[in-house]
Amino acid sequence: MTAFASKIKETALLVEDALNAFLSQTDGPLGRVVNAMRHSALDGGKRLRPFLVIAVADMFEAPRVRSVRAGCAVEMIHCYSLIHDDLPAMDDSDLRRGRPSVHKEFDEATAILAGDALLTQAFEILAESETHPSAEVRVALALELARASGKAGMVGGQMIDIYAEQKNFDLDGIRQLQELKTGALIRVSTLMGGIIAEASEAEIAALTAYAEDLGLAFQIVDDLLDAFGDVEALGKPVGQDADMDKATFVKLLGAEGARDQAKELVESAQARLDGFGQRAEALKGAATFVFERKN
Ligand code: GRG
Repeated sequence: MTAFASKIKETALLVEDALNAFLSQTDGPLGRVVNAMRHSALDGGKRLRPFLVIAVADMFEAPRVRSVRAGCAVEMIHCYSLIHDDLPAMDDSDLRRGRPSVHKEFDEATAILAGDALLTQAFEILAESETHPSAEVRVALALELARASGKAGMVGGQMIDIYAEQKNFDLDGIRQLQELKTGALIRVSTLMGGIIAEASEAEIAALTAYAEDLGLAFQIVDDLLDAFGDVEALGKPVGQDADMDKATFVKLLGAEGARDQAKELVESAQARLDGFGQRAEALKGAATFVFERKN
């Protein structure tokens, strides 16, 4: 295992322990929605977004208990988006992280509610004093996560994406859509790490520039995996973009062009962190990981 692989695994285990505690099982109808939330949030996933929160906070030696909690909040938003994205009304996917998607394992009503409950619990976690002793910091975390997740972020990107299936987006259009749909959560993950650690404005600007390059690289690799990836390794269907004749980076740049662009973005992301010296090794490793990932 590479040094980066063991680092992301170590933080993923911390996040999974915390998620397990946040989503403790109960009986009765409430137990059903909790089980659906657990189906989505436990057992699987790279945990890239919480990794970014934790790795940034670690650079400033902020207490792990705070960054793990904030990381769980971002991961819950991510999981909610995947549950809702898999629903028949959206991508209609039966498979997620190598297992039945939530509406397949449970039913559509339960999947909608499990997504809603993950979304709301994310903000509950951020509002709790264990996340940070300063109420001002907690409000800043909630504000940024709300902005990144809502209509000016992920939800807005998803709405545009649904229409991109019909429209012929150019490269700039695709970039703008992806900055919202996928980029916003990646960007806010590093931002939240910086907020928790009370990093300076200049430090946060460098981290944000890194995350913006990383988010775009992540999406380009996602398009490449959808076009050329392996269902088993990915744990979700492939070829969906081409089936829907969707405008993607691969369609507009070609496979080689898309790969070159992703590599350039990863290198640019890493260069943004040069001012942090050795402290940024984990984040630089995350950029390489995003480029090389197979799922
Ligand atoms: C339904 C509000 C709403 C939003 C959906 C993010 C999203 C918006 C949909 C997911 C569809 C998708 C496959 C987007 C491409 C990028 C992406 C978010 C991939 C999945 O993220 P990973 O690879 O997943 O980090 P794991 O399983 O590792 O957590």
